[in-house]
Amino acid sequence: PPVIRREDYTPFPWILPEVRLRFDLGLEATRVVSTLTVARNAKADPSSTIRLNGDGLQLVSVSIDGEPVNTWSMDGDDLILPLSGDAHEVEIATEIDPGANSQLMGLYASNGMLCTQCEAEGFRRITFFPDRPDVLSTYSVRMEGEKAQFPILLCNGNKVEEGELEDGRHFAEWHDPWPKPSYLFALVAGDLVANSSTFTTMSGRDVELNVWVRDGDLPRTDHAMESLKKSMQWDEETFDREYDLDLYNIVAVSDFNMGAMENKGLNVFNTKYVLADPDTATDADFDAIEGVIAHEYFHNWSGNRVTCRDWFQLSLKEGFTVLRDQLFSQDMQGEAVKRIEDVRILRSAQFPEDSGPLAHPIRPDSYREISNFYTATVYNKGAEVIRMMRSMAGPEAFRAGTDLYFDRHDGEAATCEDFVRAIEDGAGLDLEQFRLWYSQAGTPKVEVAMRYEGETATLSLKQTVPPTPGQPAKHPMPIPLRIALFDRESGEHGGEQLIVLDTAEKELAFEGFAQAPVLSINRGFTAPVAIERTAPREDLVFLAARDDDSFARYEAMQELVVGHLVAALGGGLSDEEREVGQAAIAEAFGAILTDDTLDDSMRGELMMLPSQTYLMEQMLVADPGRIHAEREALKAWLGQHFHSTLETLHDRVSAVPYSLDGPARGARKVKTQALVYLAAGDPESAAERAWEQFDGADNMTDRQGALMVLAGLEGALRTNALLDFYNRYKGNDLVIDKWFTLQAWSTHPQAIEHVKALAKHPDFTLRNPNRVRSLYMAFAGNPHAFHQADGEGYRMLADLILSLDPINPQTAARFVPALGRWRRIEPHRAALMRAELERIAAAENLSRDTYEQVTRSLG
Ligand code: HT7
Ligand code: ZN
Repeated sequence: PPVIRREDYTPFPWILPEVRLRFDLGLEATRVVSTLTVARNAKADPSSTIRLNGDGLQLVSVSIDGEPVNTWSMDGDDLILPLSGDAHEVEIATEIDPGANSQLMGLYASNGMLCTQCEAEGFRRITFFPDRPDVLSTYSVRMEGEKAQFPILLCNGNKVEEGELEDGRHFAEWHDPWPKPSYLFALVAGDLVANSSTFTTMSGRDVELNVWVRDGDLPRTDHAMESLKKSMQWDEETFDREYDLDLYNIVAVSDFNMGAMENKGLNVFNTKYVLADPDTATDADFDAIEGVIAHEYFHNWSGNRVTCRDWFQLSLKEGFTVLRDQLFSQDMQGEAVKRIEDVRILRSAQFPEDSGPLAHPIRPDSYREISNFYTATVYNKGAEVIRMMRSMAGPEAFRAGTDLYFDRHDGEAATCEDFVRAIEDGAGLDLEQFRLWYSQAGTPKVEVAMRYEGETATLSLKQTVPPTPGQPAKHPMPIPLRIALFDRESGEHGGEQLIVLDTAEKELAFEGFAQAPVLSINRGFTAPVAIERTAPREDLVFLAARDDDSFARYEAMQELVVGHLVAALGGGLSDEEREVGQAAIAEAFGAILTDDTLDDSMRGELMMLPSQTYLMEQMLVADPGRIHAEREALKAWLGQHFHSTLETLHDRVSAVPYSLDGPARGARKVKTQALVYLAAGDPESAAERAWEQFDGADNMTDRQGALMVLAGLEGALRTNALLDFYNRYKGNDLVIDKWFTLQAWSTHPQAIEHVKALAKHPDFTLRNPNRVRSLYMAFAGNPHAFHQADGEGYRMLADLILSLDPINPQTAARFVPALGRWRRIEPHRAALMRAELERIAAAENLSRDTYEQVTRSLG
C-alpha cells in the first residue's frame, strides 16, 4: 500500500456545493443514487477529470448532465470521470450489501438496524465521492424502506418531509443546511425508541434532544441525556459556543469500532457510552459516558463547524476536543482527581507509544492507513500540547485565542498551523519555538537537580528529546513547569511560579532560604514530560503527605514507589535497604489512609500503586515477570503492615449508602482499593470480606470491585462469584463484557488458561468489537499473563490478529502495538514477540491496517 505524505497536499480541483442522496434501504441490498453538483475550484490547478473514491462498491450507472455515459474508467477502487466544462451535474447509482459489512465502516447492519460510520474514509464504501475532509457540501437525503423493519429513519440536520408508500414502505427526507465533509455524514434506520427532552440555548432557541436505543434499553438513558444537557450549557458558558440546529440525535449501537462519532446532528454511539444505571454500570462507566457525550457534542464546533484540511491535521479537532472534554469533566467531577486520571491514561497509553516503534508527532508526516493514527498521541498528547498553551497564556487570554480561531475559520477546513496562529494572535503569545511540539515525537526527559548554598537554592534543568523513528536528532522545546519551593519546617511555600525551560539546559536561582527547601515541580502536570530527579527520600515523603497541589502529592507517592521498585529490580536491595524503602512508603501510605482532610475520592487515587506498564516504561529493558513479582510483593507487604487500618477503613466506607454524589463515590473507590491490599496481604480472610461486598452489593461499582479481587484468588468463592455474576447478567452484553474482562485481566496465576477457555465460550464472538476487546485488550494489558515466559501469550494474540484481520481489520490492527514493544523487553521474550510479528507479516492478504502496524513494529 502506498505512503501518503503531508507535504504532498494539494487542494481538490473541484468543489461540490450540493449533494443529494437517495437510499433504497435493505439489510442485504441497499441502492444508493447520488446527485452531485460539481464546479471548478478556482483555488486549485484545473483538471479534465474528477476522481471519486470508492471501496467495494458495485457501480450500476453514471450520468453527466442528465446523459448516461460510459466514458468513465477505474483506477483501483476509484472512479474517474471526464469533465470538460466548468460546472456539471453528476449522477451515480451504486449497490451495497450492508449485511456483509463486517468491517463496520460505511453502511452496515447491527442487530437488525442499519447505521453508518464514515470517519475517516467510510463514505467511499457508500457511494463514489471525493472522500476527503476539505470538500464541504450541503446534503439533502431521501431514505425509503420497509416500515415494519425500519420504522425510524434518521439522518443529519432536520427532517423536512416524511410519508407512507405502497407495500408497507415509507420514506423520510432530511436536509442539513451546514456544509460538511463526507466523514460527518450519517444515516440510521431501525426499530428504535427515544428518550426525548429539550434544551433552550443562550439565544433562546429550543433544541429537541433524543437518545435513541432499542426498546428494553430506555430506562438506562437518563444519565446520557443529562450529560448532553450539561455539555451544551458548559460549552455556552466556557467557550461561548451555541448549538446550531433545532435537533440533536444520539443513537446507540452495539457493534462499533470506537467509542462514538460526532456526525452533524446525528451522533452514533457505542452502547457502552450511552447505557447506564447503578445496577449495571460502575462509577467509572458513568464518568466515561459523561465524558464521551461531552466530547462528541463539543466536536460540533471543534471539528464540524471548523473541520480539518486533511487527516494529518487530525489533532486539530481531536487534541482540542479532548482538552475541552477534560476541562468539562474537571468542572463536573473535581479538578484534582480528574487531572490524576488523565495523566494516568497519558502515561499508560501515550508514553509507551512515544517510546516505541510506532512513535509519531501529534501531527504525523505520513501514513498508509489513517485509521492507525487515531492514537493516544494524536488525542491525549494533542490535548496536553494545547493545555500547555493555555497554561502559558492563562485561561482568559487562551479564550481570546479560541474565540479568534472559531471566528476566523468558521465553515473552513483548517490546519494545526491555523490554530497556533489564532492562539498567538488572540492570546498574545509567541509560539514560534512551541510549534516543535507539533513536529517532534518522543516524550522529553527533564533532568532536575537542586543545590543549596548560602541561603540560595539553585535549580538546574536539562532537557533531552529522545530519538524516534525517522527523527534521530531533536531541538529543545519550550517546557512550561509550574513549581513551588516548600519550607520544610512550616510546610508552607511562598507562592507558585511558572517557569519555561526553552533551552537544552537552564539554571534558576531562588534566594532567601534559611535551609534547603523542598522542590515541588511540574505541579498539575503542566508539561507532558518525564521528570528525572534524585530527590531525597524524605522530600518525597514530605510532599506525599503535605503538598497542597493534589497532583504533586500523588506524584510524590508514585515517585517514592517507583524509586523503590526500580532499585529493587535494578540489582536487588539488601535487607536493610529494602526495609528503609518500605518504611518510607509506609510513612506516606499511612498518612494517606488516615488523613482526615483528604476526601475519599482523592484518597482512593493516592492509594493506587503505579501500574506495571508505567513501571516497565521506567526501565530501558524490562523483565515483566520480575516487575510483577516485586509489585505484588509490595502490595502484600502494605496489606499486611496496614491490615487493621485497612479493615477499619473498609468497614467505614462500607457503611456509606449508595448515591451518585461525590462522597459516596469516593467511599466506593476506597472500598475496593482497601480490599485489593487486604487480599494481597491475607488472601483467605479477604476472600470472605470480598464475597460479603460482592453478595451484599446494591450497585455495580461494589460488585465489580469485589469480583475483581475474587477473580485473582483461588477457591470456591471465586467460582461461585463468577457463576453468580454471569447468571445474574446473562443477556446484558455490556455487563457480560465486564465478566470477560475481569477474568482476562486478573492476577490469577492461571489467567492465560482462563482466556483460552473464554475464547471458546458460546458468548464469545469475533464479530463484536466490544466483546473482542473485553477479552483480548484486557489480556494484552495483563502483563503476568500476556508476557508468560514461554511466549504462549504472544502466540495467542498473534492468532487473534490473524483471525480478526479478514473480518475487521481496524480492530485487528489495534492489537499489534502490544507485540510491538519487544525492543523494551528482555531478550528471550523480545525474540518470541518478534517471531510472532514476523508470522503475522508473512500472512497472505493482510489488510492495509495490520500490514502498516506490523511492518512499523518490526522496524
Ligand atoms: N472522531 C471519531 C473517530 C471515530 C473513528 C475513526 C475511525 C474508525 C471508526 C471511528 N469511529 C469514530 C471519534 C471521536 O474522536 O470523537
Ligand atoms: Zn473526537
